[in-house]
Amino acid sequence: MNDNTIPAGVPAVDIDPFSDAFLTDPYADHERMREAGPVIWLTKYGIYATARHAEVRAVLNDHENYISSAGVGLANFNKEAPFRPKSLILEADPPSHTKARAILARILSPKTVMQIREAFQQEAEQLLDRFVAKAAEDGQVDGVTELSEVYPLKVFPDAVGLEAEGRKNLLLYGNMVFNSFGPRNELLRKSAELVQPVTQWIMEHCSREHLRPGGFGDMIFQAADRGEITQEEAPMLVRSFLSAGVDTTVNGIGNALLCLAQNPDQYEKLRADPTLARPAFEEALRYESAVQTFFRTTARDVELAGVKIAEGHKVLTFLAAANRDARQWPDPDRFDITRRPTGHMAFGSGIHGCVGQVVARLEGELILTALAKRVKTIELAGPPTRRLNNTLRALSNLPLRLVTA
Ligand code: OVM
Repeated sequence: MNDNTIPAGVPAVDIDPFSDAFLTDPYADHERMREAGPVIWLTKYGIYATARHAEVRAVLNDHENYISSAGVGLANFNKEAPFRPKSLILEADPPSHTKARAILARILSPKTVMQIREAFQQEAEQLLDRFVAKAAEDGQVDGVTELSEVYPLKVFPDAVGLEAEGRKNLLLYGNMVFNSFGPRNELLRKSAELVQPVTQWIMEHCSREHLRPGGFGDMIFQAADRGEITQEEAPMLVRSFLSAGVDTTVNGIGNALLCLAQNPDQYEKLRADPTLARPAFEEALRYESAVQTFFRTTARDVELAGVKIAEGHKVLTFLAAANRDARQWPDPDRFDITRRPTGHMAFGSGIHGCVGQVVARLEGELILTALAKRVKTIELAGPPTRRLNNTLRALSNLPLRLVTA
């Protein structure tokens, strides 16, 4: 609520994109915002926003005009203190961003993915064996607590080099981090309260002593040894792995399972041809984007789709709304795994585009492949329940009934 004067000529919309109602089902409001104009003014917070694909992409690909160092949430770090010490990559601009990005990009490269693929695949297959056995025994199984939360919490921290004990802390931490990009509402207050007892654990586990030699975390310290970053910066980059590497893929996979359970014709296509696992995961990212929104801040007076925006304003980009913009996608509200949704915004775009996307895609592909090979049909055994989060489209439970092949 930093400004209650509506800028002349900008469509004003009274939607609160961080309310429980919006977060429970954002899609009708996404359409209202797209239709209101290419750039809109959200009166509730006094901010600019865009819900259309062309403008979301334009903002994310213009890092000189739309900066990240003032925070990628609602809070403007030039006016208020960050909720936690700033991320060296997410909440940074070139040239400091470039340095951090290069290190993480090297660690999370396609070459690395080739090296971890075997272990990630074995884990996916073993987990799906257990998942299917449990479903057969109990008549139903939970796609979130027994699959989408279990897999990323096993494979990614293994690759980072984190001990097995206490990993559930990463879910509490991720929930808080992604809430912190929104307003200081009840969701943020509650998640900050829940995370308090584990914040110290998180920070301790960013230190070299806690990270297995040769893992992703240790590789960051090796970069510090080579002088690419300081020894003090290394734990902060490990923190980025722990912040962004779990809750995102947990919900990417959870949302994909929900999409498939709700679209039996699409699941049948995947089952008939498991090589569709990768495009199916991609389509699920478009259709139910795990990360729904990010902000930028204008670095100078800019013009977006003919709208003049003065320096220092927050601009909210609706990644998930861009991903269902009929200006970009034919039949956008249809979940279609044979679509090739290249150019979707679920990983962002531009210099801040998800640096871990090769790992995220690997996890999604391997889980959906293992599922397709074992399960003939997948359907809801009850209503899914949501975990509302200011940024994430997240599930808390997903009761499923499986018929095994
Ligand atoms: C970070 C970070 C945290 C949350 C998300 C993210 C999507 C990065 O700490 O660098 O990227």
